[in-house]
Amino acid sequence: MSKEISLNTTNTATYKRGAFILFEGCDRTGKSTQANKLFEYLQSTGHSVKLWKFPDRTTPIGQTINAYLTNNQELDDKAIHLLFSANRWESLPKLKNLLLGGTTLIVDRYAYSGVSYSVAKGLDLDWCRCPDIGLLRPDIIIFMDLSIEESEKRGGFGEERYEKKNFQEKVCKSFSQLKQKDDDDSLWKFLDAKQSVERLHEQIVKISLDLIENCSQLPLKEDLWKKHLG
Ligand code: DGP
Repeated sequence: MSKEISLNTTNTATYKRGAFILFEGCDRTGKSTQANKLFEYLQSTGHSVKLWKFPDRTTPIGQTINAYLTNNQELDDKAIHLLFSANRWESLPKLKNLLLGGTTLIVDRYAYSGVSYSVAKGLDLDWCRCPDIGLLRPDIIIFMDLSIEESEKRGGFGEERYEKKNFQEKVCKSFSQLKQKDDDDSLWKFLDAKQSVERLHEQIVKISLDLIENCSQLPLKEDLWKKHLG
């Protein structure tokens, strides 16, 4: 894999890493639309970029998750929580290599969804965070903020397990609980997802270009939620 090389002020070669841009939010808030648009924009302007979606339903673990989400398989709440987490861990080596090789990653859902959906079922937040501790930490979380009423207007929820109004309300609450506990305000970027697709896209492009520039010299952060360990 080719690495982007630049010279710093002392003329020694340094490697530029890619940025880890995460999209989070409840169902039907426009995450995938914006993630795709950002991917297309960055690719068309010559950036090395990759779009990654969790859960990754292509792996054997992902196929079990898919069977669960489509109501074809029942699983204990804690067991499925651990499988979602395992699905992220199995991608870690690939994601890490891409970032270190200078590729920016646009990730659609991650451990924050993992915790929020399980907390919405009644599981304990600190327990839910444990299996994801030590994963890569994103450089930014673009949170698509939309009321459940607005997301419902977007054609209603579908057939999958979690696509129900009262459950989505709980997921929204869990996300804010998680953000409050995270005590890292600079990480979260809440965007009003009621705005037009194009206005949101413009804001996201600006945020992303600044981030790509600013984090290129920083080390990768393989310490997700480590500081919350007691
Ligand atoms: P999506 O393909 O982004 O619509 O995600 C499918 C569904 O799975 C959606 O309702 C959100 C849920 N989901 C995504 N990641 C996780 C996770 O890590 N844990 C749980 N419990 N649910 C998740």
